[in-house]
Amino acid sequence: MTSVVVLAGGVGGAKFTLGVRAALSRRGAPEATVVVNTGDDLWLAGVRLQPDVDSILYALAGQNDTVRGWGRAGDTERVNAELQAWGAGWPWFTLGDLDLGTHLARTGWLRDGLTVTQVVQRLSQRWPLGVRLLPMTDAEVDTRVVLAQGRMHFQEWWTRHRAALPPLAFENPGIEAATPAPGVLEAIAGADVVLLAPSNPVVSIGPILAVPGIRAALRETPARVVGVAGIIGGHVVRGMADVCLAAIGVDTRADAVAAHYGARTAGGLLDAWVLAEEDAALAPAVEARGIRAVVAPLWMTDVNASAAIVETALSA
Ligand code: FO1
Repeated sequence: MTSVVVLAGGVGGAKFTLGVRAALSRRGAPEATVVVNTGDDLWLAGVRLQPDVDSILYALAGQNDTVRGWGRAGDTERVNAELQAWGAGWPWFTLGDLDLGTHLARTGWLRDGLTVTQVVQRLSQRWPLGVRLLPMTDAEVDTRVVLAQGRMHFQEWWTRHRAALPPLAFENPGIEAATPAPGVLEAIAGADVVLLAPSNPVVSIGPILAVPGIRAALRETPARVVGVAGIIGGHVVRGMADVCLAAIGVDTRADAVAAHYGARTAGGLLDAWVLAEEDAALAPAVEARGIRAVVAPLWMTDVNASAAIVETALSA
């Protein structure tokens, strides 16, 4: 039996989580706990969106749009057209009809007084997900991008500007006062293995680690902490993580991201780091930092490929 906690962001986190579920079910292990980034969350047109929670939820439920990478499969945009006609929401941001059903349900529950954790729990009950989803925190700590011309919400920078405006920094206002969602610290303390998904290290994993108490829990857990590189051959696998990494002074290289997380033996987080076959030459640099380097195929082409990566990480 292996008790597993995963720290994850959106699309990469969703693909990885599918692999975690498959690998653990083959082992007959208990369901994993996935701690999800909520820095991408936002209020738009009166509803609360949680893009990373929904990406993982929809993927586990088999309801995700695999072509676009976000939203529901087979969704339509009738309500979105009405919102645009009213000048509500953002003209560059599409809210699908089925997806809006999720946002309305979530917003209603939040207005009824449920916590974010309770809302995520309710959203998790409709389909058999096979993993437990926890938000990183119940607090609203939406990511803002600091630009030369001011600050903007991460979603505007990401979807409207496609990360083309040079970021100076990323902030999560209020995160210093946030606490981990109920169950997060307990799950980390009681795990055998904690996996850092190959999600964006800056705007997906970064906000999770910035919630006070989570970094310390990772440093203190008896679990092995294993990260999986989201960079293959010097290129990000998806998204625009290279722009985010550059903003915090980290090169787009698997060994540089491992160094950014750091070795547990040297005040950082990692016991081991799984990097791609294409980056095998970087393994000695990772090991030199006191992090065990494991080389494996890292393309998450399907759920079996993702499960094989998870197996490698679990036995690292
Ligand atoms: N990404 C886009 O590129 N364009 C969109 O119009 C868009 C809408 C959208 C609606 C709901 C949702 O949960 C996610 C949505 N995304 C959209 C994806 C999202 O902006 C980002 O890819 C993630 O936040 C980054 O992980």
